[in-house]
Amino acid sequence: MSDDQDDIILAELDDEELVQQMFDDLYDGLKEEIEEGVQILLDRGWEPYKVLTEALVGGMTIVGHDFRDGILFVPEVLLAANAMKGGMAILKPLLAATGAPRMGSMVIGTVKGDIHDIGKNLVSMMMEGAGFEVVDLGINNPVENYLEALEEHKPDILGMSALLTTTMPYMKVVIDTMIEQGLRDDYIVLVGGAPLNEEFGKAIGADAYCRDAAVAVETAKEYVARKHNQMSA
Ligand code: B12
Repeated sequence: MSDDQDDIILAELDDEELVQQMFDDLYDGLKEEIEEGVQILLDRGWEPYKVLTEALVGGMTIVGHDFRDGILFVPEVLLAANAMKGGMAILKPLLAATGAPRMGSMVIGTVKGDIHDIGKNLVSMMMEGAGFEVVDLGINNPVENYLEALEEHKPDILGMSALLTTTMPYMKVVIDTMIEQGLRDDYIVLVGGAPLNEEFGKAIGADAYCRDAAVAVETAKEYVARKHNQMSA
């Protein structure tokens, strides 16, 4: 967006200006600047979660709108995503280092046909930060990948992510296969992704739809506590 990147010294900006500049830098896919901005905000005492949501997710929302409106195209969005990942890499250990007690475990992956992973990665990071052990299957997962991972890791939770209206129905394929194999009730199934909603989550037989990573953590805690209570009753 701005042509005068070289003239801007990020550390000299106040918090509000810096966040605005980070929105521009994310938009322009400037990974190093984003990493620097994240570090400056942390050095100023910002909580990692605040940096994540206000600077990074906030910036990505603008990118999302302009992608939707045909102002940005895939190569630019990929650069923005790459810059966001640079910032997330700095935050990840900090979010995970809260020393939270072990809450449970989760297998998570983006469904078949879908390569979006930023939201899923954010959920993984936040879940790890909240004390969950997370096995991340990555992107483009056919039903077999999920089933193998459930068998191998026996997690409390299965999480599925989809960002496309064309791939979200695949979540039902996975849940239906779990039902066929008599596995469905062994796991808490959480689903998420921008095009989903609560109604869709219910319709496909998930336990819950979570609109963002913070809700995912709260919902996971609630369901795991309920599951453990049922088991001990
Ligand atoms: C970045 C991006 C890309 C990048 C992905 C890079 C990457 N590594 O992820 C690239 C450029 C590769 C890309 C490609 C495409 N994209 Co795209 N992309 C986006 C964009 C701009 C942002 C997505 C994002 O990262 N958001 C930020 C994160 C933090 O939010 P989130 O993903 O929603 O995740 C949060 C919640 O949803 C929730 N959540 C997410 N997953 C899960 C899982 C669980 C278990 C839980 C509990 C919660 C949860 O928590 C997360 C954190 O708070 C969106 C626009 C948008 N508004 O969503 C379009 C968007 C999703 N893409 C779109 C399209 C069309 C495509 C392409 C088909 C474009 C093309 N013509 O090639 C391809 C598809 C490729 C494929 N097969 O998957 C459309 C989808 C439209 C539709 N109705 O289906 C969107 C909506 C843009 C638009 N409006 O046109 N894209």
